[in-house]
Amino acid sequence: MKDSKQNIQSITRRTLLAVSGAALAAPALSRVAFAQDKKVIRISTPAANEEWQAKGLMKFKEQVEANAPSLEVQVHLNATLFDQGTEVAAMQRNNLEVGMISPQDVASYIPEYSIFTAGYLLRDAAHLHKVFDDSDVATEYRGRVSSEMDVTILGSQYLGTRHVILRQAKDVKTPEDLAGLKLRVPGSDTWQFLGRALGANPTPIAFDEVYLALSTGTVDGLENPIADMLAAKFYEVSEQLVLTAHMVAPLFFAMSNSFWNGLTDEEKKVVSDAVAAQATFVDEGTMATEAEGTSLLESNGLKVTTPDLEAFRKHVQGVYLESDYAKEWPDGLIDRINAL
Ligand code: KDO
Repeated sequence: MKDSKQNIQSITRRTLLAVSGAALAAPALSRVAFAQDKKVIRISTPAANEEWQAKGLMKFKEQVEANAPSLEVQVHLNATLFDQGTEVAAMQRNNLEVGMISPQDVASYIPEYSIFTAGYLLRDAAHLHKVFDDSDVATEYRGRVSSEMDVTILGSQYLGTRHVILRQAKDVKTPEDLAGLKLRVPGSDTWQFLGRALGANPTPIAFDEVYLALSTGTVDGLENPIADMLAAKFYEVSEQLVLTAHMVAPLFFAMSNSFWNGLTDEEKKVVSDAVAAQATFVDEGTMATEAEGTSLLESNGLKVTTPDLEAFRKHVQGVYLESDYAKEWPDGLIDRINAL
């Protein structure tokens, strides 16, 4: 057994070698460390690869990584990272930086904001941006989302105008003609309510499981924007599109407050500019697809019909106004929205 002095010397030598070894590798380590030091923006969405929303997020990734070397963007489509409707909770727990969320997700946390999930509320994409981007209504909305949900809405975009899609053709003029049909809607309560307001039996199924549910007959139909039914190929497993135009649907690019607050001013500018650019890209692409959408669907064998729109609008708006939801709506808010 060497005496303690020698032991100490050998330990010291070993330690020195270890440290110098690390020192020699330092440049490599620091390069690796720097790469790991990048702030990573994980984005989760249920969107299918071919959706304008998905193409917009790839554009966001390119623009951010080209202008902010300190940032890395990871786009997770088809709800592969987080299930549809769980993105807000994931952001609150810092397991996710960005979720593409909806007014229905917001209403799950701020019940009186169910007003923003009503059918036939928004007139068109321009009205959508007034309501959610540039008005006092928008400022209040984003303020409450940030303070009560701990996420920041960085931008809104046009997901499309939602219509009813039927697995099997049926003559549909009024909501009564949808009675008894199992209509797939997304999971949250306000989506279920929309399905009922349209006259159908709402069936909650996540977006990435809809194609299978239609092909197996688990549901009789769904409601979705034209661009997304093309992107997700729902026309392959359905026969008819009924142009109810019951909802101009927004999508919000939402970031966790903790991640947003951790960005430098320069990083915030790069991110904000890229959010705005991708939103414009998505709006324009979605509207272009909708302009030719019905002929595209007809060329894919779909029957496209127009119902009695006034009958649908009157019925759906009446159901919302008489609902328990409406009792919680802030006084005058619906008039402020309509006035924008
Ligand atoms: C859907 O599941 O029908 C829906 O359109 C709901 C939207 O709020 C949004 O979640 C959307 O799916 C996904 O982004 C996929 O397009």
